[in-house]
Amino acid sequence: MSLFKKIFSSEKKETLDKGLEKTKTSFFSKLSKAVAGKSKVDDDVLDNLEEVLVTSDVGVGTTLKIIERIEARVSRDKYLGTDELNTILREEISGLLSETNIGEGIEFLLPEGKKPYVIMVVGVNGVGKTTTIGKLAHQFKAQGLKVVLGAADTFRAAAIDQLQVWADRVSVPLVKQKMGSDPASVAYDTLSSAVTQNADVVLIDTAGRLHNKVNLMNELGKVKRVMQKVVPDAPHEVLLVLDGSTGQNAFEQAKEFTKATEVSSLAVTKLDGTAKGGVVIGISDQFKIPVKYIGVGEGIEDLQVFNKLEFVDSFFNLSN
Ligand SMILES: Nc1nc2c(ncn2[C@@H]2O[C@H](COP(=O)(O)OP(=O)(O)OP(=O)(O)O)[C@@H](O)[C@H]2O)c(=O)[nH]1
Ligand SMILES: [Mg+2]
Repeated sequence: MSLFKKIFSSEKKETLDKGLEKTKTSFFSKLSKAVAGKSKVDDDVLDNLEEVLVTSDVGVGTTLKIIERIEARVSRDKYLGTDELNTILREEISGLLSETNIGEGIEFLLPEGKKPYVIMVVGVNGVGKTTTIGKLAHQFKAQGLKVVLGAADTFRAAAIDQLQVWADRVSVPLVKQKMGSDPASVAYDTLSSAVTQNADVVLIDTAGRLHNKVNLMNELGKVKRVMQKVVPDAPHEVLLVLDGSTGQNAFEQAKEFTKATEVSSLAVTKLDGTAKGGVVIGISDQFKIPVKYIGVGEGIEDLQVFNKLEFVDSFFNLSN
């Protein structure tokens, strides 16, 4: 590993550890209450553990799978001490998430051979779409890629201004029209401009604040169809942004969106400042769609490529 990569990965780890602080504090205080006065992992401890996981937003389905794995281990090993519970949880959750090979990313990479690579960013209002676009633009630009942004959230003037602020900060071009214009038309212009400029990647912001779900889905469908007039296989990726601090609500949104439209990847934001970071474990287990990015702060560097093993390690590492 090069020195640069080492420095980078230790910084990444620090940011992740810090971002998960609240989740960890809350989780481990519940966990220590759950095992208070017990030296052996027995049925009572498992019941309490189940409650700890569910109240930490891991989700019922995933919690049950974790408990089953630990039960199997108890019956195999005969005796498990509660002092080992932290290690056991880390191993079993890693084991569970390793059953699929999604969530193993390390770097901000884009598949080759698709130029421009078009990412359409969707999600309900306030989840962090625009911020995530800004952070992604920064990462791609840092790799020397040519990035173009498209302000297809035309629902509010402030939405366009906010994306402009990010475009200026990252120094990438933004294609926009005035508030209230047709989002599909903005997307069309953005792709045309990207093709003309020979851009590598296009990030399209969309509105989450439409009057109802049917309208929203119709609009997203239209944006997609119109983009295909310029780049026939666009969008190459539909990135659904979820606000991790809403816990189970993020789960529900993921279910709703994936039912209504094709979503190819997920970003879970605002993991800093919340005790509900366990939701990422549940989402990566329950959805076949990979969690590709996590947001761990408001700053430009505070977006990480999600790596499930790094995540679980940070979660269960008590020394920081
Ligand atoms: N702490 C923290 N805040 C975040 C993160 N991501 C986004 N935010 C904040 O969340 C708020 C909403 O983010 P936006 O990017 O505007 O969300 P949006 O989905 O574009 O919202 P609309 O355009 O209103 O639909 C902003 O104040 C962001 O700074 C994160 O990872 N951590
Ligand atoms: Mg926005």
